[in-house]
Amino acid sequence: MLPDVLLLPDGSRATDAATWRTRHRPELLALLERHVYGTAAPVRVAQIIARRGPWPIAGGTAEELELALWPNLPPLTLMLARPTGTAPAPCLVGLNFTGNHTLVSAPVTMVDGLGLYGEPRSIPRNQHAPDWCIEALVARGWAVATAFYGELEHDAAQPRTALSRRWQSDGIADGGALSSWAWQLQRIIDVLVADPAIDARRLVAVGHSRLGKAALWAAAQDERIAAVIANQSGCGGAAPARQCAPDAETIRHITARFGYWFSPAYALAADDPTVIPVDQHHLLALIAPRPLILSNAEGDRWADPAGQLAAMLAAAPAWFDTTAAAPTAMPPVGSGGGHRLRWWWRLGPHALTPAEWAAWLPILDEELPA
Ligand code: GTR
Repeated sequence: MLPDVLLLPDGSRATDAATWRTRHRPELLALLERHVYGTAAPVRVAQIIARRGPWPIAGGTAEELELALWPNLPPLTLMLARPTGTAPAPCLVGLNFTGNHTLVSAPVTMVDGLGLYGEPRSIPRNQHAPDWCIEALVARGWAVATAFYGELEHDAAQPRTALSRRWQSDGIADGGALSSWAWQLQRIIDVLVADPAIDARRLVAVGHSRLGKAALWAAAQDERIAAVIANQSGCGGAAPARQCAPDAETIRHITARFGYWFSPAYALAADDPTVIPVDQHHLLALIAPRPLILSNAEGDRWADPAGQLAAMLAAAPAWFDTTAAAPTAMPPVGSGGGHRLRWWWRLGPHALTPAEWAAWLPILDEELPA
């Protein structure tokens, strides 16, 4: 069973949205830092030090912004695709697995770095365009802001470049790679809220798998993010540890392979998740009262779709909104449900595909109207 989301470890219970927001929210953020993700550096607003482009893409343009984020580290290379037109565009914001140049045909920089698929330079231009469908999103009126996740934070136990290791060695923060990815997303938000061509009220964090975990943690911390889409985010994301399916990833699995994503303290819960006072429904509750979209694939048992729905249901009281509801049973595969707490899933394996975007855009139209 998941603990009552409205109850703090000291026994105090939130009975209204104001108490939830002012007292429970900061306390839960601190507990998730302490037991799961570790801390991140304080805010250090991103500085744009170079711009390249814009280059034409279908329905709009793509440009590239170099963001200075940390002294003596290379800048983060942000790609910003946007529709042509005069109205400020809503914007999807997320880190990508393969490099900005793999998502569009425009001549954006092939950056250095290291990720799940190795060095991005080894991946041809445009090869992963269907993962993000950027031109289709732009044609639908969305801007897309994305950066390669392994540019400043190599996804490796022994990174050559890692913002989180810099924080650790300088005694600034103790979080791991997820803290760094979530912090970098917030630095991208800094740039977007200052851009008059972007609708700052409709910034949607989106991420797949480990980057879905990062999107949730960023959105939990940063209320400038208006909604979040976590795709197949699993353990350490939307899937609860206390109520984990037998074929799903556990804290033991994830800390053994990917301990560097988290606070070292997270491994203390490897044998027994109940030794820590928080679980992933607390993370989901920190998105309240904003729209939360959990997306899954039926073949991705490792990410525990059923557990994620249980976590969403357990988080729902934090919305303090009688119209906000998650589906009470798993919707048929290929469909979704809920209001504010939206659930959707499809057939097939762990992946980010055009089917995801096709399902999410109508959900965003409903949940975040212009
Ligand atoms: C897996 C990991 C998952 C998920 C996934 C991914 O190996 O166990 O938690 O993050 O990688 O990011 O694709």
